[in-house]
Amino acid sequence: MAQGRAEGSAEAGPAAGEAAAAAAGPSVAAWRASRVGRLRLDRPKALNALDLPMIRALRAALESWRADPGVHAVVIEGAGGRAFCAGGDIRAVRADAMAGRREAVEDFFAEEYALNLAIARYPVPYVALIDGVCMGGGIGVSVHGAVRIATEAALFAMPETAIGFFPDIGASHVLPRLPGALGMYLGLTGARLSGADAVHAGLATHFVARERLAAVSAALETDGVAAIASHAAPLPAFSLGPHRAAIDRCFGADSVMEILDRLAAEPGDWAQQTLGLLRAASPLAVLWSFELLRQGAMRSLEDCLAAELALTRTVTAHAAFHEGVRAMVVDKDRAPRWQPGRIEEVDPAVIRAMFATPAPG
Ligand code: QUE
Repeated sequence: MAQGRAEGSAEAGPAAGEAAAAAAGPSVAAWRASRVGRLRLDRPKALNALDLPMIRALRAALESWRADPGVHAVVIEGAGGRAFCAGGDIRAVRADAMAGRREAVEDFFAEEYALNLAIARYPVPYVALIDGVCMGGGIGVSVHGAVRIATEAALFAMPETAIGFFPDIGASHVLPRLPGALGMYLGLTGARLSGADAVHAGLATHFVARERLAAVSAALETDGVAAIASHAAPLPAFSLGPHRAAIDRCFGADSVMEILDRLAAEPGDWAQQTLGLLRAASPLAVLWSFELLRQGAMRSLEDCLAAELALTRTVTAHAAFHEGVRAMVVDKDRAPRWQPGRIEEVDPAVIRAMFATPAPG
């Protein structure tokens, strides 16, 4: 159980006294409601971004319910109405990396990825209610679960190439398994998906109107996962539908250079906007993410997470990561100065060297 949060009997949330008592503990509320274990990411000012105490609290709650035959499902949501979870506490990771606290960096990613794997292997349905921003680490605490309910206010993305990082949290397993080359497109460009689009892409499983989410949440406690279907809203069309063929044509290429060439040859605004996203991202990050996603297509989730953890060791020590997080998260000037500045200028040997040693077991 999460520290500072005793098991509550409240139906709609932890008892008021518990919430106050937990102010100094991890920003996660965990409580039992009927036959459901409930988790709420409770750090709304940081858009519920995951820090290490939150990751540990989530893991502890899941482990405490794992062997409890009274827990028939786990439901996770975000507090505050704006975000499910904006990602990991990448600002702290950058500070640790730049100060040479390698162990702190290692602990963060090792425990985050272990949580992702525990969710994927969870013995009862793990249900994420995604209403608002769901990026990076937020996808990691939802996509591996059996049920991902998205509302019209949901916004999904894997934006890591913009900060000189790479699609982690098991994304190197998940993205290559999306239809066609959609995963490579999402992982390299950081393109955003609406809740409905996330269902079409396979990141979410159900589309529910935001105004019905509280009713779904209550029904999960009384009727279980089977209750979701009766609350589903009609699914709007896939906004990427008109671009699906071009996505597969361009992002199915064998190299980043070939992706760029094919986008440049593609008619219409979408291809030029997509080229713009790739050109704004860290050139190194686009290249190392391409290689990771390509290798992930052939690996198990466990091996993908191990390969990602190995890659965090080189990437978090890299100037591209320090600069990307500075520009997008710390200073928020959104004007990263990448070195080298263009994909064409990256020495392929640098990328090859990063993947030369196999991920340690
Ligand atoms: C790209 C990213 C992330 C990002 C911004 C980007 C990311 C991430 C955060 C984030 C958001 C809110 C926080 C926080 C970090 O922002 O992965 O600490 O409070 O976690 O452009 O990949």
